[in-house]
Amino acid sequence: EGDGEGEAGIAVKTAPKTARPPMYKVLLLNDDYTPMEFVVHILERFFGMNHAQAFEIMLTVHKKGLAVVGVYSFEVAETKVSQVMDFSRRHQHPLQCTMEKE
Ligand code: NFA
Repeated sequence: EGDGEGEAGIAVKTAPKTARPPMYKVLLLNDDYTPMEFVVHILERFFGMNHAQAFEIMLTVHKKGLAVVGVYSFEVAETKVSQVMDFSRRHQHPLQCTMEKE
């Protein structure tokens, strides 16, 4: 009785596995200095949220310490993280954005 073998040694077909690419969560982290309106702007500009969605997620980050703001392929997630980090730095805000494998 091994893999691919059912009761009494009868062959059982298993679905062939199709490799899916891993997905990555993009996380936004709270800090004490970045203005709330700036975070809302980031979420609208880089994550395609409307104002109400962006405000809600910003408040979640503010209250809980972090939130997932999107799930993307590795390349897209990396680009989002860079865009947020670059834009925040240019505006001299300490906002942090990271990614992690789902
Ligand atoms: N905690 C920040 C403030 O009170 C707002 C903030 C929200 C910062 C979400 C970073 C992320 N100004």
